[in-house]
Amino acid sequence: MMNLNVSLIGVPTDVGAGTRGASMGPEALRVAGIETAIAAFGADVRDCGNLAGPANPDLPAVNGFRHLHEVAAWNTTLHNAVYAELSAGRLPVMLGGDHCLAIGSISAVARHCRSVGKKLRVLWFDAHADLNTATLTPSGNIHGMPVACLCGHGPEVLTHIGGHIPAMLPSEIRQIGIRSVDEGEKRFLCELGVEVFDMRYIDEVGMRAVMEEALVGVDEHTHLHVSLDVDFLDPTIAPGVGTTVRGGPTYREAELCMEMIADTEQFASLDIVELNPALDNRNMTAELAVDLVESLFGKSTLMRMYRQTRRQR
Ligand code: 6HN
Ligand code: MN
Ligand code: MN
Ligand code: MN
Repeated sequence: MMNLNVSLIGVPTDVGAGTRGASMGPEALRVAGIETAIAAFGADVRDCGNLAGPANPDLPAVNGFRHLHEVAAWNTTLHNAVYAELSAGRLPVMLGGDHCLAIGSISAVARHCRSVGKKLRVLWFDAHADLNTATLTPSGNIHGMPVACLCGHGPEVLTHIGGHIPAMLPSEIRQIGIRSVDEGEKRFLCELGVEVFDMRYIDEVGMRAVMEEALVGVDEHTHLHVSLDVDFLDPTIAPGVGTTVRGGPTYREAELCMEMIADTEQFASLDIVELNPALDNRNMTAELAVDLVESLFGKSTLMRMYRQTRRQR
C-alpha cells in the first residue's frame, strides 16, 4: 500500500539554474491544484509551505561552480526537512525549484533507507543526465551536477550533506528520457555505469518495455524515489522550462511511466523540478505536472483492475 500521508515541501530556488524563474515553481504547482489533486485519493496532505534560503545573486562561476554556497545552504535545509518528514512516516513531495535540490532530497531519502533497511531506487526523468563536475561542466550551473554530487563526485559542501559519502550508488539510479548529454558527461556516465534509457532506446523498444526494465528488482523492500525534471517532457506540451530539448516523451508516454510506478505501490518520495512559470503558457506545464502526479498516486489503478477482472471472466 502506498503511504497516503503526504507532505508538500516548497523549495523556491533557482540558484542552481542558468535561467531565473524556477523559484516561482512551488506557487505555480499550488495554483494548478496539487494539494486537492493528491487529497482526492484519500490522502492526508500537509502543505509545509516554502523553505527559506539565500536569494539568487546571479554571479558568474567561480572554480567551475555558480552559487556554490547558496546551493549548499538550500540543500542542507532541504535535507533536514525531508529527513524529518520521512522519519515522521510521511511521503515528501518537493515542489521545486531547480534540479540542484535533488542533492538535498535524495541524500535524505538515502539516509532514511539506510536507517529503516530499505533498498533505494531512484527514477530520474530528465532530458539531461545532470552528471557534470566542475571540470566537465559547460555552464557552471549546479542543476547540471546533482547526480555526480550524490554519487560522491563534487565539492565537499555538497557531497557531505547527510554525512554519508557517497549518498547514493550509480547502481541505485535509472535515467529515463535522456537526450542532451555534454561530451565529458557522456564519458563519465559510461565510467560510472549508470543505467540510461535514452530517447532513442525509448523510440526503439517503447515506453512500456523501458519502464519494465527500469523497475526490475523493485519489491516490497524498495523505496522508490521519483525525480521529475519537467524538461523530460516534449517542449510542445511542457514549454515552462529553462532548458527545453526537442524530442521528448508525449503526454501518454509520460502518463504511462507514472501509472506503471503507481502499480508497484512502492512510490515513496517525489521531486518536481525545473518548472519555470516565467516561461510557461497559462500554467499549462504546472497543470501537466499535476496530471502526472495524479497518475503517480494511482489515478488509473481502478480501471486497470476492472480491465483485468473483466478479462478473467
Ligand atoms: N537540468 N548539461 C547542461 C549543463 O549546463 O550542465 C544542462 C543541465 C540542465 C540541468 O535541466 O536540471
Ligand atoms: Mn535535471
Ligand atoms: Mn533537465
Ligand atoms: Mn487535472
